[in-house]
Amino acid sequence: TPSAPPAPTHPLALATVTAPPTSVDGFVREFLRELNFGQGVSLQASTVNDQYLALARTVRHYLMARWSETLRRQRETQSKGVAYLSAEYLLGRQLGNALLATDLTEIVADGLSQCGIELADLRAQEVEPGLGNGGLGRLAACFIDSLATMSVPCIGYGIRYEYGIFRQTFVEGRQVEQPDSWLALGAPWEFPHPENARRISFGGSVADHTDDDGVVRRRWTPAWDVNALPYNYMVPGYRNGRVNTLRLWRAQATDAFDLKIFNSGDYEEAVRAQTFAENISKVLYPEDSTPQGKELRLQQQYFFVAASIGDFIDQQLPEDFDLAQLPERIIFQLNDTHPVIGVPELMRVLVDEKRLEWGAAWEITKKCFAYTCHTLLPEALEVWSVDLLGRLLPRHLEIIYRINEEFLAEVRERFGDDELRIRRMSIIAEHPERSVRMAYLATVAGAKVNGVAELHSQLLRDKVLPDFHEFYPGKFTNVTNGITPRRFVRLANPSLSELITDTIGVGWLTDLERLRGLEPFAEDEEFRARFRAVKAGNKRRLDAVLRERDGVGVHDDHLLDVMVKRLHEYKRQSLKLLHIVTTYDKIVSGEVDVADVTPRTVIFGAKAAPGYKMAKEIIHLINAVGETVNNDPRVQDRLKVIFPPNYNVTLAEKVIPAADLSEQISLAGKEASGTGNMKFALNGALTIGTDDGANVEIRQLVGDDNFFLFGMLEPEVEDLQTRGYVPSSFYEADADLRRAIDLIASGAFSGGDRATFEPVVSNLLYEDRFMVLADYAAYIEAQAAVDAAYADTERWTRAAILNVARSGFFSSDRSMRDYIDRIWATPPSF
Ligand code: GPU
Repeated sequence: TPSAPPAPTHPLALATVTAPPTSVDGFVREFLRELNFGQGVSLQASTVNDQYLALARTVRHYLMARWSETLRRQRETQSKGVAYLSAEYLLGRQLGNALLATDLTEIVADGLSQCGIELADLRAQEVEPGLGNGGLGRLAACFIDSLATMSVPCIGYGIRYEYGIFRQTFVEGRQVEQPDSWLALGAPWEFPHPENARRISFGGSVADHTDDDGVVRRRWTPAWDVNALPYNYMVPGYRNGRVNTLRLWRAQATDAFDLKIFNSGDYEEAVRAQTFAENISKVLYPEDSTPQGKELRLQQQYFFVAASIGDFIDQQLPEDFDLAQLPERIIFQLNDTHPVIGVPELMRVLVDEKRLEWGAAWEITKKCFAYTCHTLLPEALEVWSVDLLGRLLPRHLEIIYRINEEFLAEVRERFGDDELRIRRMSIIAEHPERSVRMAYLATVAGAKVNGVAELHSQLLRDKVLPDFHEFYPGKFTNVTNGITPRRFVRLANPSLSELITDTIGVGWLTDLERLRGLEPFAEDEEFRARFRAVKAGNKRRLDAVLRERDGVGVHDDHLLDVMVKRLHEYKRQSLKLLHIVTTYDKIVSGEVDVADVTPRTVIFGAKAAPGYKMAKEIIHLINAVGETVNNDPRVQDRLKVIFPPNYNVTLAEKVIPAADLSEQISLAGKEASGTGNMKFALNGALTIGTDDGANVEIRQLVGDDNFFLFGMLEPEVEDLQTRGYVPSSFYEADADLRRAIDLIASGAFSGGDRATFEPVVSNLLYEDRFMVLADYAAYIEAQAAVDAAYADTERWTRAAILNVARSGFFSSDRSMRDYIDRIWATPPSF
């Protein structure tokens, strides 16, 4: 028998992890050590990438002691925490945030400069991990930042995609996608833990089996499996000594695959099998709000959720943990329906592996999950065909059937044999094919169901899940989204942050309602001048970024009008485009004197899902209109349209602080919340927006005078839909609209070719699902009000200041407090 290893005796071995000294010398020593011994280069021979990697690792060292202390205390206290399950985390660059959290920015900048290095150059070297599509993925990143800052125990679980969201390029104005190889130059922020790998099984069959305790149970015999390797990332709280964990899973072939290489002699087949396994975490699906129902996608979902639940139970809980207590220890928050397969997975683990009674397991499961819905679009509600689910996860399908049976029995008990109701509420849809409605499964299993803004939660209750609301009235709640002020104010807008701190002192960054203290300064002329100087500086900074990035600039005397978000018909980029075309038309037709046009630069940023044809046509049209308008001498540079490709978190951090006007113009009732809208308001842009999503709450808070509201309200939209919407009637009735559409149709933006934009034009005229034409007149009128307001500089500045002062509510710290109070019951820990 092997003897026990000796206990440590060396004094250094007895100590816990220690951080390097917080001084310029301490930093430089650590940095050079990383450069020399980590990267294996001298300072003199090092490249910018060497320096960036060494710096990232050095900054990690400063966080390490806090991380290991957080983990140690969590193991000790076992206090209740959140497991955030999300298929997407749109993190943005890490370096700046880590420096901010540790308060090392100045020391590092100083130390690096003494090494002949500019910190800014190293920050620019970082490739952001784009492991998400848009709002949903960025929200997850904001939430884990806030939880760490509020000292709430949280593990974020997700997928380590080898390729994140595609890099967008334009070729002759059309979107062309390039792979995002974000790992190519090194991944200094991640910690692989292959020793915690988990085996995840798929396929096969289920049969009765008599276990060693004499009980007959269902037994799943899978057909194949893959390994899930965890990679940990630090999630530092803002200067509070806490570092939470984000754990992302990577798929790897199991030994079974390797063995094939040996045994079969069929080398090519063996390698093909490996590729098959590794494909599971190869690439982020670039569809946003439109599930594609592809098998690989379901594999991804089950892969990360099964790995995460298994990891939590086996690795995070003490060995003797009583699973009946699980709801007192963890809440699994489902970020939309992507992780909902976790519900039958937890049941499978509890019943099949841990041998709990079904009823006891269901009592636990019902308390361990909560579900956030992020949409209202019916086509965005995920369903999986029973055929596919049964092939890939046969045991899970059985479990879903049983959950549904028992649920429908409860419905019958309450409402009698109301077959229409039963059919409406069944987790299993029968048409057009038998399939599992994942949102219904989440609603039945979740302790709580929440929407992401007041209006959205109300519509969710009344329009999307009314039967469920009637059945479970207490289950539904709202948590309005939020954004982290650390990244989107402090890091993105350092000069505004400095002005705020100068004016109301420190503390606002973790207590954003304190921005209210700025309100009186809206009346202070000197403050307004400083506020304008901040905006002007941000415009110059953006100008420099865009010149370097794309070779285009922004005039600092222009109103900067920004629409950045995914390209989606419901968001109505085409409405913004019609405004541009109308302005252009009025200039070139001589209807208005160009000297009377408020100088504007419109910035678009938008990726289209690669398979979304109409969205790609609209991108092409934006680029074509920009090309024409920007080069027409009659415009005299008073209207500019720029569309930098590859809008991402990094670019958002430069664009948003420079904006004057924020475009939030979705058709009322279609945007669940929006979060870009909050970022703009907090950076002193005024919103032109519909009564949709969180716009409603922004307007209520900042006041009608400081917000340009336009367009139909949700009930009016509903009403027009029922009466029958005929877009061409709006075209016929409005001469300006007719001219704008005719101009596009005439080929004015496509070298005279009428065919190029015919699909966009006829879609607007004959379909227009999102009622662009119906809101056109109101939008043009609201834009005229914008021009008038912008002409009064002092008034505009007052309104911009009040937007900042009154938007503290939109901190994701507040969202997290609401989740804790209404859903999680996870108090701050230490
Ligand atoms: N959202 Br569903 C996404 O970004 N992707 C999705 O697949 C779905 C929703 C967005 C909503 O469109 C947006 O309104 C919301 O602010 C955001 O999620 C976060 O809740």
